[in-house]
Order: sequence, then structure tokens, then C-alpha cells
Amino acid sequence: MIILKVSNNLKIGIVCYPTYGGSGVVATELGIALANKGHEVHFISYSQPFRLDSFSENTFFHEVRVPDYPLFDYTPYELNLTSKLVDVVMHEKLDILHVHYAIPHASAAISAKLILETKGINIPIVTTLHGTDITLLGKDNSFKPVIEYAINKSDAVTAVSDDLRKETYSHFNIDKDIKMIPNFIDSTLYNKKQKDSFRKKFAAADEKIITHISNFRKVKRVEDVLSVFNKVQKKVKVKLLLIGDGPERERMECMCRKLDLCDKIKFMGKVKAVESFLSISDLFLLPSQTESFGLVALEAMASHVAVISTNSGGLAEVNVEGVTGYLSDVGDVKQMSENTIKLLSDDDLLAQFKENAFHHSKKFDLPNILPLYENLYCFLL
Ligand code: GMT
Repeated sequence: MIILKVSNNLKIGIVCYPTYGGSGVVATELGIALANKGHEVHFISYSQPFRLDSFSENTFFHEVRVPDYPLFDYTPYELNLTSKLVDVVMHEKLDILHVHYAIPHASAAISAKLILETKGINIPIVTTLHGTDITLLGKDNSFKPVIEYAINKSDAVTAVSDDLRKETYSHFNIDKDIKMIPNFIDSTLYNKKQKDSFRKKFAAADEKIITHISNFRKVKRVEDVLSVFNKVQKKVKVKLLLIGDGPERERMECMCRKLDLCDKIKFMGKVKAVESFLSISDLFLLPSQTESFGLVALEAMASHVAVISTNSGGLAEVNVEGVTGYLSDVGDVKQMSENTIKLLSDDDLLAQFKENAFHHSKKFDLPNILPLYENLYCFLL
């Protein structure tokens, strides 16, 4: 691919979900990286993205407020977002809008684009598809026409894995070229070792640490994490750290009590600096039903952690079978447990997989991926 030289600093609007989740992480880290390169970046969301905890002279945040009218049973967030986009593009004189997630962000951006056209402004829209907008919501027929329209009307569309790109073509009538730009990590964030004293808080020196991080939605199959751990802890001295929170947490806490594993499992809740926990982990478990990419697996790999995952969605594009970890069919707890035991009971093999994981993660390092987005922006201007 030819990398165009970005001669001018751009004014870029980034629309994302601010909450814990891969799409928000990618959007925020992308914005921060663009700002560090001198571009002016305007984040637009209903609250400050959780990873946007430090501002620079080049980053700005615009909050979308949703007034509470007694008239509405359902608050029309998309309309407030659309109006905010029109306002920010006009008054901050943005060059481009990059929206993460098809609904409501891409559809709001397309409405804003049409409104801006009536004012003589042409704003190119880049839509990045992250997964659940296509793999879960997209299969709901009530959303389908809107998602299809928003994708087809975007000036450029990217998907975070080849698998998601193919899924999008197979579920929708798409007449646009969807470009694959994989997710990325800033490797400098993940390559720090925590002090031994931090590790000691969670496990003894002769115990291994398994970690799982998610938003505890059903799609993450956290019950498989517990079932695998239950089998593993019978063979290996090990502790489990569960990081994140969400709808399945309570059920998982009950399951943990039923299995009588509470002294070996710690529910840490939502954690901003996941890299601290990853740096003391030996193995990361991600038994998801589907995962368009699995950013958190990549974060683990960048922290020298081997990964046991399912082979669904784009996971095989991140975790390499027999090299950085092992991949199994969804729900195959037996195989995932056997592979975990195999890795955790052989220190040399584990060390090799950890090193491989780290090296493979370099492929997705920020300096390799950022120019692909900049190149795309330049192409549209
Ligand atoms: O996985 C989630 O539940 C969160 C979701 C999101 O919107 O942040 O993650 C999706 O986007 C991430 C970033 O591109 C991907 O790494 C995740 O694999 C993807 N999740 C699913 O496909 C289930």
C-alpha cells in the first residue's frame, strides 16, 4: 500500500461510545495518537470517553446533552447527536468525521452530512464497524435498513477484521468497498512490569494467574471462564482475576459460590488501567460466543500473556493457534481446560508462548496502523 504523506494537520471529529468496551478504547486511542501527531481532534459523545483522561492542546470534548422532556417515552439521542455534529462541524470547521459503530453514530453522521450540504458544507464521513453493530444488532431486522443505509452512504467504511468485513457483506446489501484496518495497541503502554509486591496481593509465588476482562455480557460466556478455571485449579496452583462488570456479574458470583471457588477468584470490577493486571498475568481466557477482533486479547498479548480463546469471529486473526495460545470451538470447555493445563504446567512452553504473543502483538502496534487511517482521511479530502 502507498502511504500518502499527510502534509497538513487535519481537524478530525471522532464519535464513539464513551463506556468500557473495545470500540471506545480504539476510538479514543486513535484520537489521542492523531492529536499527538499534530492533528486537532474533537471527541463527540454523551460523556467523556473513559480512556480520555488527559487532554492536550489538540484534544477537545463535546458532550451531547439529552434533555429530559416528559413528552417523550424514549429520549431521541440520535437527534441530539445529529444536531451536535452539525454544530461542531460548522463551528470548529472540521475536515472529516470518523464515527465508530454503525448505529446510531453512522446514521446520525449521515443525517448531519445531509443537513450540512444544505449549508454548502461537504463533510466526508468515515464509518468504522466494530462488531456487535453487525453481528448482533445487524441481525435484528428492525435495525437492518438503517445500518445498510448508513454504511452505503458513508464516504469510507472500515472493519476491524477480515471476518467482520465478510460478515458485513454477507448480512447486508453493501455497494461500498469495506477496507480492513485492524485494531491496534500502543505497545509502550503494555510493556511495563508491575512490582512484585502488586503480584503478591493476588497470588503466591508458586501460583499462576489467569485473567479474564470483559463487559460481562452474555456473548462473553464468562460461565465458560469459570468452568475452565474449575477444571484447571484441580491440576495447577492458580488464581483467577475477573476484571470488568456487566449484566452477567451477579450470576457469575453465584456460580463461583456454588463451585466453592471464592477463595481462588477475585472479581475486581471495572478497572481503567487493565495493563497493571495484565502485566502480572500468565494466561488470558476469552471464550466468547463471537468477537469481531478481541482487542482485549491483543492487549494481553502485548503484555506478554498467552491466550486461550474460541475460534469465532476475528479471533483467529489475533491469537495464533499453537504459537501465541490455543483456539477452540465455542463452548468446548474440555479442550480449553486441557490447553490451559498444558501451558500452565510447563514453564518453558509458557515462556515461549508469552514471548510469541508479545512478538505477534507488534504487528498491531500503533505506528503500523495509524498511517492507514491518516491515508484514508487524505484520500477523501
Ligand atoms: O465486545 C464488546 O462487548 C464491546 C464491543 C464494543 O463495541 O466496544 O467490542 C467490539 O469492538 C471491539 C473493538 O473493535 C472488538 O475488539 C470486539 O471484538 C467487539 N466485540 C464483539 O464483536 C462482541
